[in-house]
Amino acid sequence: MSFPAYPKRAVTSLNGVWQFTFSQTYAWADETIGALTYDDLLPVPSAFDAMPAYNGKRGVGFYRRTFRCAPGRRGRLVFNAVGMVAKVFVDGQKVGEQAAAYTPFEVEVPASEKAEREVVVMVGNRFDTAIYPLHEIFFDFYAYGGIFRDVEFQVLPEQNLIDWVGVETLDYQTGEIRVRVRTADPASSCAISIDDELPQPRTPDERVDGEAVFRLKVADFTAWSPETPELHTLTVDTGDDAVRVRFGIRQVAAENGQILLNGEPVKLLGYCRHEAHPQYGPALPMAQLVADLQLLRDSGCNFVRGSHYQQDPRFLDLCDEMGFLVFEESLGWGQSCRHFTNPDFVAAQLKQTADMIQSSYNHASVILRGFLNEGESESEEARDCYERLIRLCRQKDPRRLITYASNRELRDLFLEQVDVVCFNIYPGWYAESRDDEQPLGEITSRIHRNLSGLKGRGLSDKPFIISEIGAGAIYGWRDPICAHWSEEYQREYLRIVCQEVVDNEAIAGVALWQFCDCRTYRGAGALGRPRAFNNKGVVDEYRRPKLAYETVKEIFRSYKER
Ligand code: ADA
Repeated sequence: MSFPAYPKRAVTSLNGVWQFTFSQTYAWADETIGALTYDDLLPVPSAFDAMPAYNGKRGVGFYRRTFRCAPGRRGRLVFNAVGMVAKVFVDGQKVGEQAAAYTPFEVEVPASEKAEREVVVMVGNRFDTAIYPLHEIFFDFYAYGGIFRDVEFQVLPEQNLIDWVGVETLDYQTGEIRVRVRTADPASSCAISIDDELPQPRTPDERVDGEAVFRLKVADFTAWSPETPELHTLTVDTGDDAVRVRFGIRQVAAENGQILLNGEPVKLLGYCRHEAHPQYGPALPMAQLVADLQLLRDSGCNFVRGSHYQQDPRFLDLCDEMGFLVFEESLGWGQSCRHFTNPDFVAAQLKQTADMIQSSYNHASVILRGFLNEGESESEEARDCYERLIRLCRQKDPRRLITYASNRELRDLFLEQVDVVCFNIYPGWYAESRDDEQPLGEITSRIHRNLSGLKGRGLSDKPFIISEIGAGAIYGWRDPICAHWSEEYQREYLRIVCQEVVDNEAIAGVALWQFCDCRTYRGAGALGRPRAFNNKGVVDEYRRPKLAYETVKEIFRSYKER
């Protein structure tokens, strides 16, 4: 699996072929799984409703397999993502549940005298906010069901278990780092090694909130950046348990309207990316993750916004290795005050955001954290939820920049509280004018209007990122009059956007909407979404480039060469 690694635990990957059965009528509350007959096989990871036999179906899927564990030893099942909702049973007993489709989670497996254990994962993909408050039917991307990402089983040590290790850079010039270790006994010493050094016994420099904190220096390093994505490993060993994490030495800051990476201004040029493919849904094979990043690299990008949920930890590992800067956000899309005043929604939102922070803490690539894409942030009733999320991010991870993608522009109430202002805007696509020769003209004027509005509000010291902007184009649809939905219109649209972004010093970056076409609403919801896809990808769902691909690439690359 992806980092972290557990060198002293017996770890078994549970990826592979599992038994499977599916029901469209099974009630989510029903936990009588003993009577099930498994009549099919499915791979893990997979989205069952992206597989031909269950395409587009909603209901409950059951995945079953066995695994081995030394008798008398307790263990832990680690799931990197199960959506939309999951219940996990071991030897017929429920041991955990999850209602956050893209967030890694763990369940404890109690010891047993049996060496062969059975796991059943019950997976629901019906919309029901009473069960799953985070995902609504109105989101503009398809909600799949399945065990989307890697699964493993770890036999746990009897004592001195290490729960979590977090590394952060204190000084990118000297290589000073701070290491946070969560164990049962934060006062005890442990051995720490960086890269290939011999492990050194260390006593904690501090204890903070039940964590042991160590200050160390990396002796030999080059600061991590897109040009030099140098990574290091750090192993913490308590004698009984060991955890190895990977990190880079880098610092990020927001100053005078610019994003600084290791003290140098960096303009973020890239795309929003859904983790999606028509054949796999969100359960992308490694080859596709690499292919996506190769295409992004080829187009001169240094930036990816993981819209609108956490991307696969393997993808973040690749971003660390290939030198991409990432805006990571927790699942959210267009929520309104009825959500922000619902305590169940707020609690689920805070929890998934806290879990996201913990799971991606060591990724050098992640520089921006966000939540609640396009929430109703011009309303006073949203204040409590937004402020709690901002506080949570600051408290849990003060060394990254905090933002959220807003489509309320200058009506947004909370821009003062974040580090970076992010606007999603679609001038010239969802156009103001019905004059069919005018829409492209709206692009720069809307950007300039926003910039001067931010200045008027005293916010020009905050970096401004266009976190979405784009136009739909149906792959292969050419049109001499350059109408909406043609590849030509998208190309001309993105030419204007990208040129403005690279030429305008007041713009700190752009995440074009979007990298690839992705499946979205069915039924009448798809009336504005031909083919039931969001077609604003610069490559289609099979990653075939549209005309705009080369245009964006030319402009981004020429900026890089400046
Ligand atoms: C919004 C939203 C995206 C997508 C986009 C569009 O900005 O954040 O997910 O729906 O609009 O294509 O209209």
